[in-house]
Amino acid sequence: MEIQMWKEILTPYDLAVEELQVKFNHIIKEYRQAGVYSPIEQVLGRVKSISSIIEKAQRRGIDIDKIQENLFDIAGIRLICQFTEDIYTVVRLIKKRKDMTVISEKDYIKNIKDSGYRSYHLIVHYEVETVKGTTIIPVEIQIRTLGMNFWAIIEHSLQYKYDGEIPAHVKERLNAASDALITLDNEMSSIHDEIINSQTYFMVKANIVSDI
Ligand code: 0O2
Repeated sequence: MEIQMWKEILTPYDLAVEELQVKFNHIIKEYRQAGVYSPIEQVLGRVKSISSIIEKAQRRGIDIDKIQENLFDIAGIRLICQFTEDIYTVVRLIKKRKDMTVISEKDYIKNIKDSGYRSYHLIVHYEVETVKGTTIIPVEIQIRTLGMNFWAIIEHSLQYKYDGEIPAHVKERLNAASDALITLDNEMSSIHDEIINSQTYFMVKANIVSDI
């Protein structure tokens, strides 16, 4: 497929990612302006690279012309939270919205992957307006704690380094690290309320609430 064709296909995905980043960042802003703890800490977004789209389609045996009907993570949003509880708050928040419709969800926190991967995944349908008209774009939203994200980034780069064949002894270490991060997330959850109260107190005391 010509590069120009790819650019045309990916334009609405690009718009969806940009719009959703603005919207989720605005949620953070609204919470902070109100002087209230935000369940979302950070918002990241990306459109999958053309080479990754082709590689995933080939791996799954998807015809290149059928990519849009079969690949749901071309547009991706990642929401980073401080605490595991926040993830479920964010899921409820997304489900209540009128501008996106959840079409599927996977809870890899309750059902941890064999690799040790933890995260909450939602596929949502999101409508965009381009000069060519209205299109509904599937967007994968991954919601994770800082700890889950830390683990996933390291494991992902090791997948690249070892070309998808991470040696057994490294996998063992990754599993141990995943277990340690579960303990850490649980420990942090047990002091959840205290941390939230102190953060709100800090924001009010430092008078930075309205500046964020
Ligand atoms: P990238 O580069 O992050 O976009 P599949 O993608 O075929 O494995 P499915 O059903 O499409 O399966 O999606 P799934 O399993 O819900 O998750 C897809 C995405 O979640 C992956 O996208 C990763 O971003 C992340 N993910 C899932 N499992 C793991 C894992 O074990 N380790 C890490 N680090 N990330 C994981 P891509 O397309 O693989 O990669």
